[in-house]
Amino acid sequence: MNRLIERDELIIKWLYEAAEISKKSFKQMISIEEKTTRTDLVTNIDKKIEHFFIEKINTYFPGERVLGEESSKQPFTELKGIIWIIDPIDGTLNFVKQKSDFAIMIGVYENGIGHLGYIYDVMRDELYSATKNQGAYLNGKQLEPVDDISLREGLIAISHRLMTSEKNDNARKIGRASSGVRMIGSAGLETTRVATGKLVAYIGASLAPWDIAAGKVIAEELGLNYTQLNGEEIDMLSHNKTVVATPSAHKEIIKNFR
Ligand code: 2AM
Ligand code: CA
Repeated sequence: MNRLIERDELIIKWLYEAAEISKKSFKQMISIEEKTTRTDLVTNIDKKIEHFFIEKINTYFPGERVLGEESSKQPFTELKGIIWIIDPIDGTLNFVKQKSDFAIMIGVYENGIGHLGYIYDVMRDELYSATKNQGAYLNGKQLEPVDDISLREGLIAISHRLMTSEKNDNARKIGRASSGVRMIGSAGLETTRVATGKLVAYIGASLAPWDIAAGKVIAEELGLNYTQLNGEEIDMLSHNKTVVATPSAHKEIIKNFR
């Protein structure tokens, strides 16, 4: 990918600016709308942050495509060239109800391959970043590859939607096989917990490309596996049931969902 260092520096600067927009909003009236369901929300702040990034990208990298949660009305049908994949607020329900445990996420992909990934945990001021083949970082300090801990020995995060599903006991079965289930409600932040070895896996119910893009680059730099729940590669053009995990926990989890 061209202009890699420049991209990295600009993205980090923009993320800190976007975080200020999100924090300032706590002192204002936020307008909240339901998208598909009463728990699938969007606020004017999601839209404002996404718009902020799109303006920056159009100015500094004209002609490059942006896939954003709040502005991309048509799904992409192919992944040619450079695509910026943006989730302005991951964990909007947390943002609204808790004012914490949300993240701002950016992935930059070229021909379907992730080159840059960023997850900014705004309220903890923790910026996770990765560049393909150059490692993953937390606030600029390189992260160690994750130990290959088994499902039995580790804690796991599982999506609320899977855990509360009445139809399917698979997710709860995985939970029982682990040392314990923890839930945050932000796919990005759950992925950072796996990236730092606090969790051995995170299972997502139906994640969109913008929920996955940044975390996948970061996770893969640390020796983690990030795939669909049936073990197939992530499809960056649609929604996916996902698992990001240590290699041994990953193997055990996909065995149960094949
Ligand atoms: P979001 O806040 O950016 O939508 C837990 O809900 C995780 O799943 C969050 O990371 C959330 O991201 C994501 N998610 C994706 N689609 C969702 C939906 N339809 N309803 C709730 N959460 C969704
Ligand atoms: Ca979002």
